[in-house]
Amino acid sequence: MNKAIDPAVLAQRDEAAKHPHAMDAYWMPFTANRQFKKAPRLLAKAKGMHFWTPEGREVLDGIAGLWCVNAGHARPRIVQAIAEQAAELDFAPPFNMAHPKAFELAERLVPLLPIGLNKVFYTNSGSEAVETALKMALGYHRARGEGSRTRLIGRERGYHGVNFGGVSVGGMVGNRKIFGPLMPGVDHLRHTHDLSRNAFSRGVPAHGAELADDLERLVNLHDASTIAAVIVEPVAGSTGVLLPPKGYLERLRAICDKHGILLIFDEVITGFGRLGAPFASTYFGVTPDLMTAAKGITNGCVPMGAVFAKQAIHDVFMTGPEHLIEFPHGYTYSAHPLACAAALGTLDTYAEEGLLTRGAQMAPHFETALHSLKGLPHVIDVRNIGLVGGIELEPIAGQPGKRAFDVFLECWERGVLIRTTGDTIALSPPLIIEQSHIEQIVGTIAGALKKPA
Ligand code: PXG
Repeated sequence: MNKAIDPAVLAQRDEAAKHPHAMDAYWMPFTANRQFKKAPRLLAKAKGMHFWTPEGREVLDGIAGLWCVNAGHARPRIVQAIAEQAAELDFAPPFNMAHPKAFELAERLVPLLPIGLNKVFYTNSGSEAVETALKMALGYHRARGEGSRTRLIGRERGYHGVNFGGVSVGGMVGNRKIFGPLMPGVDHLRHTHDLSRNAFSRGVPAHGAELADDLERLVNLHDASTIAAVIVEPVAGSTGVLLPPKGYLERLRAICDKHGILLIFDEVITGFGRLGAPFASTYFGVTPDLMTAAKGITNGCVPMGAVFAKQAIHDVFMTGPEHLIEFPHGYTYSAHPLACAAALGTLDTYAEEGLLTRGAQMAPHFETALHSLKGLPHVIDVRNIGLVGGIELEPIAGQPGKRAFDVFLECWERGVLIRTTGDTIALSPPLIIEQSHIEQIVGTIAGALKKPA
């Protein structure tokens, strides 16, 4: 028998229908909700290098959506792939079952990866990829009979997503402090950001390779036999565009090898052409044992992440009775058919247009334009690599983050979308960017910086 619907519920529904544009219910992620709702910034349409607001105002995308729309917006191959896939096979269970595109995609990804990484595990986001990689590291050592290796090492100012493992190895105080003790058995390397020695470097900074030796300090403190893995972003994005000092990643790799510690590169933003090479590992010539990716894997169109693993790590799990699950981990939407289709369309687009290396061609123009901001009010550093840029501003006393946020708002008004983190402006435009777009982005930032407060 149908139960009568509670009149209060009906009244709530009718009230909501009267206000289709109300903004109360949506609690926005990583957003100053109250500020936003007083002066909303809405995006209604996107194509190529641009967004449009609901009123039809054009906004140049200086950040590839959120470091993800590497091929630009609404690319036909990707749009078509998603539409066709939704009609053909909307979902297939990923546990004990599979669909052909999941395999096809993995086979297509492996040739793009640094040599040695040849196993692909799918997730739905960068955060999930990080959790997956950390679990793989722990499971790997245990399966090898080194179950005492449980400690995970991150780095100050690292960002590895928002789940408990990622926040624990992450090093952003604002993301950590309200969530209690987090995961036990985690420690952190010192960060490598040093304006006193490296301000206004073009490309990787010259000074700081020795900071990798901080891992030796942690080995001396905890003993290598307790350490499972080190996770770092080869180039940190969200925490303000922090580049590895020359030689740093090589040194970290060598210390990990010396002590049997796995090295995980979190390539969620550096993957898929951001630095002008397919991955940061390719760019720097340093191969991790595990690599996380997301964002550009589907051009941001459908959520997807992945962990790429070395054969030897995978093989350690492949023991025991064949009917039993080897790695008790995965998500309902791992290898989702829409995500796999979007990723295949994305890889086609990258290949046809040479986008995974196009950043290298555009990087010199980007570098010159960015560094022209040196000398403008409040600019204390400019840094760049590939198509990633960081412009650090002197904070307003007592109001950290406000200076950069004001520049963000001003650029939005002037038709350019940038991103800020703390008092650093971060740029990561789509890889299809042209010289004129670079000039518009940098010119707009210059105008915003010169505007009297
Ligand atoms: N690792 C890294 C290195 C990232 O940059 C994640 C993990 C988490 O990915 P998901 O898909 O779970 O969000 C990220 C995400 C910014 C910004 O403004 C960057 C990210 C997310 C939101 C904002 O720099 N990167």
